[in-house]
Amino acid sequence: MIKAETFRDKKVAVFGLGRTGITAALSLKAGGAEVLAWDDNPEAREIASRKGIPVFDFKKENWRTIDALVLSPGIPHKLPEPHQVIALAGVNNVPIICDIEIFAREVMSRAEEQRPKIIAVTGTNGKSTTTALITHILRECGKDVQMGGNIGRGVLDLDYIHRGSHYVLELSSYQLERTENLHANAAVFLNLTPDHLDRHGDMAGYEQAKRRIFLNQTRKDTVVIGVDQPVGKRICSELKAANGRTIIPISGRKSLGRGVCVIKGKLYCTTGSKMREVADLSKARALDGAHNWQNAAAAYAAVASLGINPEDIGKAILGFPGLVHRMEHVGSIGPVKFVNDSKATNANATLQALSAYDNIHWIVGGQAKEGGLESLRSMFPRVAKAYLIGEAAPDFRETLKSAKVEYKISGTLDMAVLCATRDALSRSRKNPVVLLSPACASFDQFRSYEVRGDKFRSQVRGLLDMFEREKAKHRARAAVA
Ligand code: UMA
Repeated sequence: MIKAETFRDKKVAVFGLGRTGITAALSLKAGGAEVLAWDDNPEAREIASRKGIPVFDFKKENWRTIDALVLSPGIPHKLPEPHQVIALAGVNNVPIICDIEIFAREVMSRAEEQRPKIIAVTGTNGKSTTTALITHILRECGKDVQMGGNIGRGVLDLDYIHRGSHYVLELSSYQLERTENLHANAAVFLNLTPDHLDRHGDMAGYEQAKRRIFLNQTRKDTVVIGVDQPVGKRICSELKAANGRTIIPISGRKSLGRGVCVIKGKLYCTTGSKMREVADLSKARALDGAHNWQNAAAAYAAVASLGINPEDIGKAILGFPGLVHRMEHVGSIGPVKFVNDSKATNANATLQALSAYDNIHWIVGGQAKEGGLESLRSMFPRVAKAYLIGEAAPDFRETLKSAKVEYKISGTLDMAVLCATRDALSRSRKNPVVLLSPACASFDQFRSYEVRGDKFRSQVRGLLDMFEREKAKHRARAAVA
């Protein structure tokens, strides 16, 4: 764990005691701060108390004596409306920060030569895969590397900050909007499509939050930026005009005069007039689909900016094992492939999974996001049949009906898996895929997208085992006969 020593002898309120809050409170306490913690959920308070975190009712506190409020990323501080506790902090001019800001201050408190390298990744989609891929490459290349932020461990739960280490951080707009002092040696901005607009007001607010990933960068630093969309191109031009840091444009689909791109599955790096092939991504273990090509280009560019050998990076990319819940290949029954893409909580993420396969038995639904499935219409010819689950089912049915896509209202995930498996096995189309890619949040039926994906995986594994047992029985019977 990282000790938050920059808050020694300060009084710090920690609001929200989930993954972020618990680690932030423990880190602040270990660093010598006086911590007061709160969560609206009594169970979370109970867990915190058991870990030795002092719990206080914030409404009864004297806020004039508090030096900072550490807010969990999921708790809004402006829109749709601020929580009562945040209003109290506001009235008393208490700065509102997040765990990433505490981490950033810890790093900046060290002499420059003692600081670790920070590689920060943001974007609406692909940031988890890119973060994990960068981590994998660095590890394969023998570097001391840690991964956290919006993925896996909260950032303050990572190992102590030391020279020579590399911190690869996935950063959400929620985290970035409360971060001032982060200085990324390499900042990766993948893409930007509508998401979390309730929290940021509009696309301009969302972009503003995401662009904070570039804060404090100097001429020695690197920006890696996706230019497949107009917004990325515009930001790229604005940054080029702003100061002399190195800017590496990346594309998952078109050739670039300078930068890193993927054309027909081959990853190229262009510097000066030289374009060199770095890897053939069709041979990669877990980078299906054009969106993953952009992720691979981004990871390559970020790692290369740290001076690592291109051949070693190329080799490491091909061995990347992939992420759970993100186009995770769970197994196959005969010709039917089962893919868990539970992390696709919006239509844009689902678009990427749909574009990677044909003949899809698509499990979709949950708590709908604005726009529903409308932006996926061009992908509907790839869908053999859709299986609708959760709250969104009635609305999604209308979209699918109007596009003449075959569908079934399954209601629950279990039912959808059974029906999709039966249909995929009984129809004689080529390379069928049973794909859970919900384009929705999970909260109407599950605690998180992870729980939803775990349930899909365990049900599919159960079916695989059953299928294997049947096959073994069949073989035994055939041997006796
Ligand atoms: N809470 C209150 N009052 C409220 C609202 C929440 O007390 O009004 C409490 C809840 O009872 C709960 C805690 O706040 O105990 C939850 O805080 P949180 O939602 O910030 O969740 P954490 O467990 O701290 O997880 C957060 C990120 N969650 C969000 O941003 C919503 C995790 O990202 C991240 O992995 C984790 O910090 C570690 O850094 C998840 C996510 O969905 C993966 N992120 C969004 C995304 O990727 O789109 C941004």
